[in-house]
Amino acid sequence: MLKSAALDARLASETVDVTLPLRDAPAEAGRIHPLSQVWDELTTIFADMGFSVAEGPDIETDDYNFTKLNFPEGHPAREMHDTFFFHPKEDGSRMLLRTHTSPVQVRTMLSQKPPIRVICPGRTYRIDSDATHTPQFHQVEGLVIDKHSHLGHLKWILHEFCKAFFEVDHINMRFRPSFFPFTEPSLEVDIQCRRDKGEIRFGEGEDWLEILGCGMVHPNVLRACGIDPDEYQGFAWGMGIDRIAMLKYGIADLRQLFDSDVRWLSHYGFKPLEVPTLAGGLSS
Ligand code: 2NM
Repeated sequence: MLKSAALDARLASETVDVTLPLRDAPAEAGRIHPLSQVWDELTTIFADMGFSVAEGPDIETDDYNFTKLNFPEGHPAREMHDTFFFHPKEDGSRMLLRTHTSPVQVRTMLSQKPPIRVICPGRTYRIDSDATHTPQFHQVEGLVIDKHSHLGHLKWILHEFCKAFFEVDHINMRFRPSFFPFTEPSLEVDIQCRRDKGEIRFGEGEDWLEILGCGMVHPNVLRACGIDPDEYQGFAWGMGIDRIAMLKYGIADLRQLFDSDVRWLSHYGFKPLEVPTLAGGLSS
């Protein structure tokens, strides 16, 4: 340890110019994948609003992926998701690759007492493969449970999120009635955009683009997760990370995200030191 006189001498003689720019990462340092970048942007925005991040296993039980989320046994709602199932176990139960990140929210409700404010980003899986669907994709879902949480709060959160994420001061949103087994009422949300010569801009124009689904958590889901629906209520939403990454960064084909082409990554990727922050502008 330095004696205080020696420390004073060092403090007097050494200077650090904190106004100098960061040294750039070396060219060979690699790139942050756009999905990782968007994942970090999302968690930064929601963390700033007071949300925690929850994660869970990719391999789930039928109970957590479907039953507790109010998908009745043998109900056609289960076929809304084309599910990868494992072979049934001796007792007849079968594990599966989660089709959404909602089972993480089920686990959160079962293990924590309200008030709850979490987001659940993660990998999800459905049997689906074409230009706009890959069998493995990414979702972020949010959940808020408290005594008086209502759709007004949900609309505010989603509006603030969209402005922050698309880095615009104004954006119109449209809420349309929809159906999900786990929410009642359920809504689909569109954002205002302008489509122009293959380019898309947000927060201006006359067009609409669907970006997420949401609703008030169904009382059957609250009950199945040990929360009394006469005391608590809440809302949830879900959106595709791959899809909003493509929209924001102008990626034409979903499959490019999974090609691992280093030339593509050096064009669309982000520099390792450019960590998204709200103060610094998320993606600049
Ligand atoms: C969506 C749309 C609407 C959702 C519901 C829940 C839970 F666990 F609370 F019931 N988690 N996520 C939800 C609601 C997800 O995705 C389009």
